[in-house]
Amino acid sequence: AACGKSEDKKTSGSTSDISLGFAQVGAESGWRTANTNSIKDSASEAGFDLKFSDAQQKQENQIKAIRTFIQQKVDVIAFSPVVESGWDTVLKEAKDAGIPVILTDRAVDSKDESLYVTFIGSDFVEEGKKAGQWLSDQYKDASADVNIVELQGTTGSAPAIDRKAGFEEAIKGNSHLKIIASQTGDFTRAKGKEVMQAFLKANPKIDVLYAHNDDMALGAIQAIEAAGLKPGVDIKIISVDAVHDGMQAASEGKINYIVECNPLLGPQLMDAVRDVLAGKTIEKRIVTKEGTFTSEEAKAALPDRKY
Ligand code: GZL
Repeated sequence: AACGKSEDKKTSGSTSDISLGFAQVGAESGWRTANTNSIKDSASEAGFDLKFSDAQQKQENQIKAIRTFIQQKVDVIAFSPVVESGWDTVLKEAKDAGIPVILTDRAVDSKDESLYVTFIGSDFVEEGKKAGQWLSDQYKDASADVNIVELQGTTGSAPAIDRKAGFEEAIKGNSHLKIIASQTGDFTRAKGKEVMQAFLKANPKIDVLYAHNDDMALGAIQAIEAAGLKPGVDIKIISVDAVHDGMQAASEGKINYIVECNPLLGPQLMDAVRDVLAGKTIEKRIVTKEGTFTSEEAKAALPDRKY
């Protein structure tokens, strides 16, 4: 296409010829499904030509997708980096091709902030702190040790690294709160169940499960029930996301506290795409708003939830 293509876009005004390449992590969880739906719905409402790829949680597939978008000369590239590291080379290729990049959901650890225009997503450290703070409050008068097992998200991903750090920060004031086992369940139900089975076999006394997402918590609940224990009673459960099935389990008292992680990033992403192409400056960091739910609050909120 003629050089200065994006300049033409600015003058043409019609959005139908704006092309957006989106490289999604995968389809590993209820959260991811809601996130994908939000991006696809918002792109069609905006009239953008969306080129969408699912990387099945493999970084090499996301890198391949970004290279394809560069060859297709899309106007903007957006993606949710499955892990934090290893992006500088392909992001430099996008920059050299004059294609702006927007990060959504997860961050990269690149030192060169010129490689992306903005990062739209949650503060995962804050999410971990909310989870840890609730637990600290629950056990502030504990006189015996409280054994915690942790199901971490995908190894090397921003949510797994930051939710772990925030949680540890929030519980460090109570010496009785002890993380006795911590392992990745890769954000999936199947892996969450498998790892929780191993935790139950190796640890005679587990008081609390901290799961970095609802899907792993739901898998763990299956393992806990299969072991003849009552989730939410014999083993307290704290989870993150607040997707429908997690909120359902919380309303039944199987999950005691859920920290919301908002997947509906589509509208903010499309606004950022328009602003970038209109030459507007965008803040480097756009933090999504989100809350928390006890079992009772989940029960009350369920009817109004969009996903
Ligand atoms: C968080 C997102 C995480 C969700 C998981 O923003 O990256 O990935 O918490 C999803 O459910 O798999």
